[in-house]
Amino acid sequence: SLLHDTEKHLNKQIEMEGKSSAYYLSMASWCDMMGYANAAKHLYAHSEEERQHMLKIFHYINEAGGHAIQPAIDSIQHHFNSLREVFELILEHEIQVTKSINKIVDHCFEVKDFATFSFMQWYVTEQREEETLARRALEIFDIIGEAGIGLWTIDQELGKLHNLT
Ligand code: OFO
Repeated sequence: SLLHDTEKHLNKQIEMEGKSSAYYLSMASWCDMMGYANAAKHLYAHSEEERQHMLKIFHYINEAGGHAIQPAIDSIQHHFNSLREVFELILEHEIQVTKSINKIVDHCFEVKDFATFSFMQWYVTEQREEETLARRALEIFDIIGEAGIGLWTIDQELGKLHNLT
């Protein structure tokens, strides 16, 4: 069964993934409202993925005899200054998520919980991809530039991001 400490770490990660899902859904809605239809589509899909990340840990905890806790989700940001800001915030957020995953892996190693250590490897790989994707999104802004029809073109390209994963 799970050590109390490990369960606490995992429940905190559930909260983080749940918040990621809500955060990206909120971003999707803002993009939709602003007419960035392709970025919105990408973010709706990303929000769904984050929910899957959350559920995966949920099931792991309960199957290991622990108690997964549905997190309270509050203080989600609804307004953004620009499309670029949305994607800057995503990169910042994913870097925080990676740090949190690494902390859990570190903890598992320390207490010799090799089952959870092994379970967490999926997240380690996933975070590598998430950060790459977030950096790629910002490169699209840099390469195309936001002037003129730039933003329209950027939106088209952001819509294709999900094909990369
Ligand atoms: Fe769950 O990877 Fe993003 O947050």
